[in-house]
Amino acid sequence: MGKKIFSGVQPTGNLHLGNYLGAIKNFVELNNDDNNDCIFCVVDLHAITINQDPKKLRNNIRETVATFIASGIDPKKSIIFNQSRVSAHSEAAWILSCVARMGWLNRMTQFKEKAGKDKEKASIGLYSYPVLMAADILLYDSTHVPVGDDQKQHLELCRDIAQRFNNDFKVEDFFNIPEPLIQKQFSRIMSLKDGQKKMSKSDLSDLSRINLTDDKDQIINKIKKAKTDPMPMPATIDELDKRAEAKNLIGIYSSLTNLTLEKSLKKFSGKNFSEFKENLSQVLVDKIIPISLEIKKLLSESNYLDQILLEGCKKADHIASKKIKKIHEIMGF
Ligand code: AQP
Repeated sequence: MGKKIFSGVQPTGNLHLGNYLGAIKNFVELNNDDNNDCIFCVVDLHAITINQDPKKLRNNIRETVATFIASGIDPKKSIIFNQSRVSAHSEAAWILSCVARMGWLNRMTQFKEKAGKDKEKASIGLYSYPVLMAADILLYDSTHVPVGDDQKQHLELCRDIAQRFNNDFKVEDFFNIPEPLIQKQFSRIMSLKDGQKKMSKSDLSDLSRINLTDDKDQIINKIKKAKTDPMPMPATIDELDKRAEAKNLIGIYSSLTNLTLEKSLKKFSGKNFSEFKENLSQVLVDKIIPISLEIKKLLSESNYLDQILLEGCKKADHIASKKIKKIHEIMGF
C-alpha cells in the first residue's frame, strides 16, 4: 500500500542546505514514487510564533513554494498549499490543545532552545507549536512524516496526542498514528561555523549556512571559511566522531554524492582540508546552483506560484474539512 505523506516547511526565509538534505530531498523522492499521496505544506501559522514582517512573510511563502518546485516536487502529483488558508488546522489545533498535557509540552527541547533564557517573553504559540504540528499531520490521516532529526520529539508528541484522543473518545483508529521518516544518516546538518549547532535560518551569521539561493561565489567562499581543525582529514569513523566540524563537512559531501561515510573517508583520508573543501564546493555548486537559478526564475512568476497555492489549498481544504466535521461529531459539538 502507498504511503500518505505530510510534511511542512516554515516560510521564514533563508531556506538552507540543512532544510534541503534533512527534509526537501526526501520529499522529492517520496513525490517521485507513484504509490504515495504527498502533501507539502508551507506552514505560515508556525512562522508567526516568532515576529514576522507581513510583507516579507508573503514573499517567503512564495519562495518556499518556489524552492519545493525547483528542488523537484511536482505540483501536479503532490498537494502544495499554505496552512493559514485551511482553517481546519487552527481549529484542530485548539481541540488537540485540550487533549495534550502541559507535562508533555514542558519536555519539548525546541521550545527551550528557541525561547532561550527569557521564556516569559516567548509567545504562547511558540510553546504550543507542536500541537499545531500534530493537527497538521493528523487532519490528513498521514501515515508517514519526513522530517529532519530535530523534529523527532515533536513527532513523538503527535503520536501521543493521537493515541490519547482515540482512547479518551473511544474512537479506536480515528487518528492514524504516523511514523516519522528520518534519514538514518545526515539527518542533522550543522552550522559551518560551529559543529555543535544545527544549521539554521535564524543564525545571525550568513556564513553559518549555505542558502538555497546562494550563487557560486558565495558557496565557494562559505566553504573556504567553514570551520575545521588543524589536523589532516581523518581516516576512520571513530576518529571522525571526535571531530564535529570535519564530520559535518564529510557528511554533507557524502549526502550530496550518495557515498557512504566510509567511502568518502577513504577518498580523502590523510589529505589536507583545502583539497577536500575544493571537492566539496564543486559538488555543492553542481547541486545547489541549478536549484538556486530555478528558484529565482520562479520568483519572477508570482502568478504561477499563487495559482499552485490556490489549487493546493482547495484540495487540502476538501480533505481537512471532512476530518474536522467528524471531529465535531466525536466531540459532541
Ligand atoms: N540543520 C538541519 N539539518 C537537517 N534538517 C533540518 N531541518 C531544519 N534544519 C535542519 C528540517 O527542515 C524541515 C523544515 O524546517 P522548518 O522550516 O520547519 O524549521 P526549523 O527546523 O525551525 O528550521 P531552522 O532553519 O532551524 O529555522 P530556525 O532558525 O527558525 O530555527 C524540518 O523537517 C526540519 O527538521
